[in-house]
Amino acid sequence: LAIGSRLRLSLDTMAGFYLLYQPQLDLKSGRLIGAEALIRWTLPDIGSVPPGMFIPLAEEFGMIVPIGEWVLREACRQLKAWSDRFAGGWHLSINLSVKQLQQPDFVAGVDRIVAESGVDPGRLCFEITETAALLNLESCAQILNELRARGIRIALDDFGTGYSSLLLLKSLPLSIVKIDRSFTHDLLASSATASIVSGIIAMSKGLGMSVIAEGIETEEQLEALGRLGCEGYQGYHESRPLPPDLFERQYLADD
Ligand code: G
Ligand code: G
Ligand code: NA
Ligand code: MN
Repeated sequence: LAIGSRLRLSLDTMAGFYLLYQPQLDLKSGRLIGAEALIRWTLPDIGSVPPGMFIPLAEEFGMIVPIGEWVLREACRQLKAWSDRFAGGWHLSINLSVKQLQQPDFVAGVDRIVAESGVDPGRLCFEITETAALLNLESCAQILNELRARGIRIALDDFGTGYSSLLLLKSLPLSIVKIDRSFTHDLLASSATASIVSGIIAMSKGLGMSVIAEGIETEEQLEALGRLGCEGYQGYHESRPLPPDLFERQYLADD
């Protein structure tokens, strides 16, 4: 059976789907500032199917909305369980697909899931991409404003790739700008990249937003970002995305 059909058959029970959690840290203090929930899908016969493969399929064939709902429900359930047992002060980030934002009842669905789970919406952050925002800036801004009014933070993901309109920084209620990992990758070898990253950081700060750099794989990249004034980071150097029990043990439990 083709992957698309397997995906459709899995939607009923969401069997084989689970979330991993990648920590986001404050660059100066090393304190946990957030975690990004990342979906995974493993089939008994095939093994794991990369999200870079099944997410685009799900978007194309109208399956991303139920999958996105499951992600939000599962992430909220986990966050509630953690917030009952551990200190707060950090947010849980969830990736949103443009197709989810385009649903007329998206905000109502978020309200329902947040209420059912009992999480504090102030602990949630939604990551959207530039392409999602640019598709329809006005309606996107309106929806994001509604979410922001509930305390949910918005992060602009993969910033610097695609059509990096600066208009987005001005028009959307963003709390966080995420510098795409391609910039992190080129940072040490390219002074042009360093200038661009430095500019993104200055602009974001001037607008009252915080910056998280993605894809930090080495200590040298981390130091360079620190010198440029970057506040937060995420990447394999600190940790790969972790199953919840490991994330809990390494970042939440204090012993
Ligand atoms: O985790 P990984 O780097 O393999 O993810 C690959 C892509 O899948 C990334 O672009 C990431 O944003 C996306 N992705 C991961 N989890 C989710 C999710 O829950 N929802 C959506 N829409 N995209 C996700
Ligand atoms: O598109 P988005 O930024 O949501 O993608 C996040 C993806 O990046 C996750 O699937 C995660 O597995 C991956 N990722 C996280 N840290 C690193 C890293 O340090 N290097 C690389 N190459 N990928 C990373
Ligand atoms: Na993301
Ligand atoms: Mn990203």
